Formats: sequence, C-alpha cells, structure tokens
Amino acid sequence: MGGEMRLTYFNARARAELARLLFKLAGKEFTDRRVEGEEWTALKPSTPKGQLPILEVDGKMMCESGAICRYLAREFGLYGSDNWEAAICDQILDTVDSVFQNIVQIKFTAKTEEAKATAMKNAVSNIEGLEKLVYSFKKGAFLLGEKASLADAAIRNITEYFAALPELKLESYPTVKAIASNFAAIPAIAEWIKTRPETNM
Ligand SMILES: N[C@@H](CCC(=O)N[C@@H](CS)C(=O)NCC(=O)O)C(=O)O
Repeated sequence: MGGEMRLTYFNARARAELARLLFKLAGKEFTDRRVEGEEWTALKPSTPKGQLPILEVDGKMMCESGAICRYLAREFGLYGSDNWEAAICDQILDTVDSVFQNIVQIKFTAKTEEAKATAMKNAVSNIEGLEKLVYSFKKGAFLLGEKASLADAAIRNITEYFAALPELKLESYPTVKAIASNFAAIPAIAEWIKTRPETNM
C-alpha cells in the first residue's frame, strides 16, 4: 500500500461506515466519496459486482464491505496482535453482520408484520450472543485490552442503529455498551461522529 485510498459508497453509514471508522481510528487520510443518482448509474458497470462500497488502492479496486474492513484493519494494525486475536475480531464482525442484516430486514425488506417480528426476534437473539462474546473476551477498556481494534469499531458501529428501534435497548447489553462508549470517546472518533454527514442509515 502506498498511495491514496478512496472509499466510494452512497451518502449513508450502512455498509461503509465501519471502513470510515477504521480510517479515522488509524489517523489515515482517505477520500470519502459519496455518489448518488446518475453518478452511480454511470459508475456501476465499472465496479467489480455492480455494488458499493468499493475501495480503490493504488489504481486497484476491491468490493465487499467485510473484505474492505479486514484489509484496512490488517494494513493499519487494527486486527489484534496474533491470529487468535484476529479470530476474536472475526467472531465479533460476523455476529455484528448478522445483527445488521436483521436490522435491514426490520427497516426495509420484511414485507409483513410477521416477517418484521421474526427479524426483530433474531436481532435480539444475535445481540444477546454479541453481549456474551464481548463479555467473555473483554480484556480492558477495549475488547483486546487498552488498544482499540476492528472489533471495537464494529461494536460501536452496530449500536448506532439501536436508538431508532425501541425494542433494542442498549442498557440491556452492558459490556457492548461500555465498549461502544469507550470507542466513541477516542478523540478522532468523537470528532468524526460530530462532523460526519448526518444520515438515517
Ligand atoms: N455483500 C455486499 C453487499 C453490497 C450491497 O448490497 N450494496 C448495495 C448498497 S448497501 C448496493 O450497491 N446497491 C445498489 C445497487 O445494487 O445498484 C457488501 O457487503 O459490500
């Protein structure tokens, strides 16, 4: 990795915000490109899968939000200190991704009240699982000790959706809540949260 990195997504947090948080946590410059409408229509055919986000690095392009975040975490030294800690980060990431998919169903794709209720039940169950994992792994102010990692960023990122869904009460998950607020208090992250574009999702 040498030159500038450019992250392209829509004007939303959704599948790009974790990558943005990693740039901010690492103190690395990047271009936060947000496209819409005709600009996206024109860009779509040149993307690997016709979807965003994409990350461009030294003229090369990658897709898939999970791959992008893992790549950035490896580049920035935010993936734990060994393979075991990387696997701890992965367990958190995969659990958080399940919660995110449940939230997308609740907010957008569930067609019936029944489907919505099932997605909510699954979200609660996945967040309970997240709390259990975080409780069992937590070694300090952050999951892996006193240095924040990809895992803490992912935890903070997912909790930002809870406020819009009254059934998901952050207070019910105290270890998740503690990590999320410790992460948000890191000065570069606090500054980003204060100044980033405001979006619904
Ligand atoms: N698994 C992919 C999913 C990407 C995805 O679904 N992108 C959506 C936005 S969240 C998209 O590009 N939609 C516009 C389109 O398909 O034209 C990832 O995590 O990056």
